[in-house]
Amino acid sequence: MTKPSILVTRATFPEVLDKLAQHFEVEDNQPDTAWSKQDLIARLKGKTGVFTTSGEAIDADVLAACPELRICANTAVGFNNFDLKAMTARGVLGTNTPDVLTDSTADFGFALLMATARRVAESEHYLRAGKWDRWRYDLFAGTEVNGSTLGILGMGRIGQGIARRGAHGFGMQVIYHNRSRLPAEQEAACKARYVSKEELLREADHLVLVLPYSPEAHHAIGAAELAQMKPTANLINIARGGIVDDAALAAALRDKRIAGAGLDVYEGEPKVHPGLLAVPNVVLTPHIASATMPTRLAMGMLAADNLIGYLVHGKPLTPLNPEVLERK
Ligand code: 8YV
Repeated sequence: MTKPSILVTRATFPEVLDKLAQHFEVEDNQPDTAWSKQDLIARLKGKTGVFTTSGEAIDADVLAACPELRICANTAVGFNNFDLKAMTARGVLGTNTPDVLTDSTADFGFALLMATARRVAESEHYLRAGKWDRWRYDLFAGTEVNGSTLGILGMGRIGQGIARRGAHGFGMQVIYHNRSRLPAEQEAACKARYVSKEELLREADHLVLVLPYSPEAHHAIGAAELAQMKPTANLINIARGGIVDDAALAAALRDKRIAGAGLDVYEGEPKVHPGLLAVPNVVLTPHIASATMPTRLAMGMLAADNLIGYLVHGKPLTPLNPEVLERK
């Protein structure tokens, strides 16, 4: 029997490709060449499955041009690169990689929070530039983390991981806002109190964004929201570009309307708003919140298992639109 053909859009672990090759004819992209949408379509034509990262948009045009496609397996928990409605309408399954990245991503959220509050990057640049000549009482004095108020916008698995770290590790008071309130036992496990978005903005000393991107979440934090935050507060975004209005944030940081920001994601990344590059009170990282080798391997393996699970055994592990399965 001929093996189904699949496309792997970006470079990945050889172990992941080996696993896929046991079941599929695999076209890979180990040179990690940047493909245009047309390049992607040209390679995807005739393929049954695709292994994607959040950088490749699977939209109505791609789906229309590739009618043989049955599954798109994202190596990401976020899936705003998928037009899930169009996929469901065409009977194409989408899968993501939840759980395997929760802890390493929550760790990184905390790393960014700490680096921002304690001015780690800014002070290191100062030292490397040879500017450190003597100790001073207020040299790079930052914001307190222990005992402060941690605000979380978006309280899924990663948000709860950050809450647990803050409450149990740093004795922080945790408040959160989410589309829906958590059950009482989950709130108790991370010692988190549900508040309105207004109270969250007003009370947080450190505000961490972990909500999924959707058109409704576009610019959830813009000039009006930044104006409600404490001038001593820090904003951390490990969610998705577009949730924060980066131009408004750059202006708020420049005018010291908030103390600092730690950002891992950007509007239009990998481009970064020039206003953010121009201010010292922001820590900027290149979308690496899930980037530990074990976690990235687990994400790749889960995406591969979703392709094998669906195309070989009819049972994907983490489907996003299970209604496609029910229709079969
Ligand atoms: C991915 C992410 O590594 O999981 C997500 O949603 O943002 C990252 O962990 C990145 O999106 C590449 O797919």
